[in-house]
Amino acid sequence: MSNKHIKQSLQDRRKGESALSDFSEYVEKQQTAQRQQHVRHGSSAPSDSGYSSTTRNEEHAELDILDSLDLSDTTGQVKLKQLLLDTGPTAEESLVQLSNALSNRLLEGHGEALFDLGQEDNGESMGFSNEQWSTALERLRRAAAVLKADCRLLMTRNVKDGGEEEVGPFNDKDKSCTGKIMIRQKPATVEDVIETRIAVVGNVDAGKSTMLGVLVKGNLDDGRGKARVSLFRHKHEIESGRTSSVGMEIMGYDTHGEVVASNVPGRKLSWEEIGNRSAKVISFTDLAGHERYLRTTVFGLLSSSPNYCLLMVAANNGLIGMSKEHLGIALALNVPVMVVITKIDICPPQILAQTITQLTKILKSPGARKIPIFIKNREDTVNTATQFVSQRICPVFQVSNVTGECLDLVRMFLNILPHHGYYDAEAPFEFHVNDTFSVPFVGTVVSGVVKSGVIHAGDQILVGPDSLGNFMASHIRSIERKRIPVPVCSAGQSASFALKRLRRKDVRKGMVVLPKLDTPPKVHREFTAEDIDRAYIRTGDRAIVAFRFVQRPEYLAVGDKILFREGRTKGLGIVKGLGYDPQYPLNPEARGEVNGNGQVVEGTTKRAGDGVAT
Ligand SMILES: Nc1nc2c(ncn2[C@@H]2O[C@H](COP(=O)(O)OP(=O)(O)OP(=O)(O)O)[C@@H](O)[C@H]2O)c(=O)[nH]1
Ligand SMILES: [Mg+2]
Repeated sequence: MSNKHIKQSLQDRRKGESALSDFSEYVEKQQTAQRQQHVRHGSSAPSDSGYSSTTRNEEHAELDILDSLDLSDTTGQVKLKQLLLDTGPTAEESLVQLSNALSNRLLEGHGEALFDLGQEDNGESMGFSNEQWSTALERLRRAAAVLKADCRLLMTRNVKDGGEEEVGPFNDKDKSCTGKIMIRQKPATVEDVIETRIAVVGNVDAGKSTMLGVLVKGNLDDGRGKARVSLFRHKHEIESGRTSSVGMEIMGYDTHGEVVASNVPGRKLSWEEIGNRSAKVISFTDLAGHERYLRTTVFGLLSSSPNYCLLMVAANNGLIGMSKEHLGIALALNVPVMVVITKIDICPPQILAQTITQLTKILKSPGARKIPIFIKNREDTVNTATQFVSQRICPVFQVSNVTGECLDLVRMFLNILPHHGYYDAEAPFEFHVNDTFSVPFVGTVVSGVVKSGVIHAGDQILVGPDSLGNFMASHIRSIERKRIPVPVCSAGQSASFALKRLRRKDVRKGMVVLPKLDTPPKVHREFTAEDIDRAYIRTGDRAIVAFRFVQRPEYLAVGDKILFREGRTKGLGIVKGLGYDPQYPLNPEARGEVNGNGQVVEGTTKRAGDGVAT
């Protein structure tokens, strides 16, 4: 791998682009294979995504798992329509049946379900008149209430006197009343609150901190940095206006799908207030756009295990600077990506058109292979949000943080967004530290994301590895989720732990927390990875490469994604094997050979200079 920056031919670029999308597919296959293994071994893997909506018909491997778990409705041959319209002597009985059917769907969707009222599970229309629609909706509400769930109308068709949700018929032939309804359960405890993590990336000044400020507080921006101030963590950030660290903001929705906000306009609710009042919480990681903080941003992007990535683009600038790098990493992480174009209030129409053309071209390029969907109204929002688990589509919003234009669509979209991500609570506990603190009267606190398993306050744990590859024993003194004390946390949740007997200087981000075991956990200094040479959107050669961590051994597993950087050379890959003996090179004949890009390949052992393993 050479550090020389060679201007790339179109052919090279194409090669890089298709390598990137091959890589995403490869990761997806690996992940699916791993999940299926778990299912085969009989562990009750939770379902991957939110909804069991019948309108979702994209190819989706996770759905196979749902099938194998037999979570489907148990109503048998009874048609939903009968249950919904039953007003006769069996009305109460069939309401119970309806409740049971709903209950299964809620279980599948982490307490949420998207209901197509007026449509059977197989997509067949129920042919509802206005009167029937009202009856059915009323019964659905009652069935939901039994389960401590509320219904929120997202959109309706042909419903007379329908409110703002009415979007009109689908086509000339569409006459019957239908609608999409979000049903959300009140979480039994704070631990059960649905959490969706979104990493926000984009170039400097794209408006990332500003939009988060506006979404969280409900006030508009003045175009001169008013809304972002409360998000800054450092004095120099307030002075320069630039985010330099990894910020965290949370936004809550209640069971009715309303944003949990303060009664006092402009007052930001505490995390505790949001957590206690919400049924669904979106946590945003506010990342820095400046190149100087790229390392921090990449770490933040990888370590926060986002379920989604939000790329922000200023309408008047387009995709510039670091935004393509960010997009490349998001694509490699294999999470759905959404785009928000900001500053449409100050952008001349022809410049906005240029930005849209550029964005479309990049999204459709072989590296990304996304279908951009430009969201303009309620109907687009609802349809796209419910189908967003498909990696193929990329919703694009055009907003202004100053006038507030289209921000309501973003809020609605975030409310509907299905929970995406696969977490195995049955697997052994593993927690990745992405920040450390020293809290007065509490001691050392580490925050991060539970990759798998479950942990309770009071459990014995190991934290490491340190520079020698050793782990330190400790106890979990207490656990907090979104600053609310909880007794337990499990796979997929972010949390912080107060640790007994450890000093802050002993812990660092990048460490893992594991349960106490009889045999010490294995760490590795060398590993092999299948890697794309000088990856994202650039040249793309795939090879098995051996790596060695320069500073210390790390806790790694086969299948982990790695991202490395040394000067201008970057790459990403997936861990294939642990340990490596240079006595037995991977491909001895490749020594000193010239590869397809005209660069000399110096051997098979590469140092992972800036290696970040996820
Ligand atoms: N007119 C207008 N100005 C906006 C809009 N959104 C953000 N701004 C302004 O753009 C500037 C940059 O916004 P930031 O939120 O700091 O951008 P950022 O993406 O967080 O930047 P970094 O943290 O440095 O990466 C601020 O002065 C905002 O007031 C918008 O929709 N319209
Ligand atoms: Mg910022």
